[in-house]
Amino acid sequence: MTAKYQNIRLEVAGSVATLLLARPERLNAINAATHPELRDALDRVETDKHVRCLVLTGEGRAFCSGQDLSERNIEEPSQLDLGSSLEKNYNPLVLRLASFPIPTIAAINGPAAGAGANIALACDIILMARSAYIQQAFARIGLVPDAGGTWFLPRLVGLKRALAMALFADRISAEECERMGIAWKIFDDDIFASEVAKHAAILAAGPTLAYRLAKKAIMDSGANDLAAQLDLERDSQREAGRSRDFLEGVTAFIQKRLPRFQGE
Ligand code: LHQ
Repeated sequence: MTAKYQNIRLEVAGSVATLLLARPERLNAINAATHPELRDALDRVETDKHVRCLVLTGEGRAFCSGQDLSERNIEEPSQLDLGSSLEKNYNPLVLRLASFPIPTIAAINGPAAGAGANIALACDIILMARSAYIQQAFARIGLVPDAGGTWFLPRLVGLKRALAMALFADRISAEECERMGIAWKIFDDDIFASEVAKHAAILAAGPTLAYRLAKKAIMDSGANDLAAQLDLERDSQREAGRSRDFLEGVTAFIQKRLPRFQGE
């Protein structure tokens, strides 16, 4: 299934959905028209019960250059309300990605700047092409990291590195991202697409329900003390233990074969 949009592309092949930001001449900058398309595409993915992994990536040489800077009239800054764009579009997108019910992979194929970098941080797994980089580009244009950057980065890399990334706004190479734990793995450019496909296939064949519970528990951990987190794990395991996939997993283990998870 391939859905038609102006600024993105959605391709569903088997149980993997690939959502591409598709304005390559602007390095996939996100304009106002992109947001409703993203919402629609995520709705489609979420309601298609056959889809068990979402890959977010970019068309052409970039992942995403963030907000489309050519779209705003900044002649009269006092009239500008960038906060409303965040409230209406970016913040719901980040929250939705961070709690998406199936595993998400940000496949960073090239530059990921500004909000483009931080949308990737909201995905579960980050894979990067060796030539790719992320950049908290905001300070270069007199802005503050947004789209979750000030929440994800200190948790991922520590306060001081997050501050340096925000203040210097340098490009951070894929190698650095892997070293700091932002990227799970990096791959040479020529094998990047096939490695992304392999990783997506693994997740799409996994225990989707258990994945969803694990994601929620890990995301919730920041606000919980140990006792509350242990309670959450108890409740999550109770639910996972009643799933068909647990039965299949244990049966496969005993029969010394690979499990065939159905995602429920
Ligand atoms: C672009 C863009 C772009 C338009 C490249 N817009 N055209 C802000 C406000 C409101 C609310 C929500 O939140 C935000 C958050 C943000 O995301 S603010 C941060 C926005 N992003 C940036 O500041 C990054 C801007 N882009 C760049 O710094 C560079 O393009 C990077 C470092 C990404 C890539 O550099 P190069 O590889 O040298 O490519 P380039 O600069 O030559 O770009 C290629 C074309 O894409 C070029 O157009 P042209 O017509 O000259 O070929 C750029 O103007 C265009 N482009 N980013 N965000």
